[in-house]
Amino acid sequence: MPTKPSIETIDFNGLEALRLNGPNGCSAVISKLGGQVLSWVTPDGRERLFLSDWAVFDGSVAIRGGIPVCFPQFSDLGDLPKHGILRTREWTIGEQRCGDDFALVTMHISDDEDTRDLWPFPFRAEITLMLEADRIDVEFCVENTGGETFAFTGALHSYLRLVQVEDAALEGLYGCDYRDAANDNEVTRESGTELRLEGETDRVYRTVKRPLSLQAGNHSLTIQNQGFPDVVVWNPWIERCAQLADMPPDDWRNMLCVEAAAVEEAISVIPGEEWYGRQTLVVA
Ligand code: TA6
Repeated sequence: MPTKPSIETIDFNGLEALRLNGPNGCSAVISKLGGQVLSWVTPDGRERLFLSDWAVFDGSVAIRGGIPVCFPQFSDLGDLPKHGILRTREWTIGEQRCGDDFALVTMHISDDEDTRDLWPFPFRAEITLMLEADRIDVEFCVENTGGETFAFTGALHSYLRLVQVEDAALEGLYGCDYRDAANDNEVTRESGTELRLEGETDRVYRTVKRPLSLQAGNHSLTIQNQGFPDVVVWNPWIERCAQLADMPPDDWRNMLCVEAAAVEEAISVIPGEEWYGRQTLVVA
């Protein structure tokens, strides 16, 4: 008898989190800290998201791994803390719903005095995580609850788990221009049908319209982004990984960030309006 999808509250390394148990033994975990997805296990028992063994879970820094939510600033492209203000804040649990073949939760967060000290705009942000047998769907919604238009950059900064990044090939970026943050921000047009990593990689691919396909060893993943115009591909490789206090020196090999992002042009949201963006990861 297949078990029915369910949702339970769990302690995850000292964090309050929800575990979604989906059809055919798949599962996912999302923590209140950061509204961050931290685990996704597919029916074959494989963990699909990278989470550093040295990740810090006390909120003093962002959790290294899973799917951090970057908002309202991507990276250090402005005066705010790197990747914005939501990664180290506590989110609130919203809806929890299960059907025969899915489990879904939402978490939300709004501005408060602390966020307005850093970024003056009233907002409400929501993450929806939906788990099905072969996929997760992560939707980010931001509502302008104030009286002035604001503009933001951001990302769903997904850390995908790999056995060996050198074996990975990412398809779907051919013909897109990218800004290479690991190479003086030079802008280049992608000329390869598949991207294979051979060193530190930190690229913002602009206006990517096609779904991406990641082939890695004997497994493959389709990555579909909606709403977010750009795709960021990041791997710190050996030297930069060694500089990261919350990542074991060899772990660069076991991860690749393929992010749904809005970086090159800020997105404006007028008062009372909402903006949605989504990343869907599907196992093939
Ligand atoms: O998305 C790529 C990036 O902006 C890289 O430049 C790299 O620094 C990474 O994010 C991780 O940032 P973090 O603040 O989590 O160390």
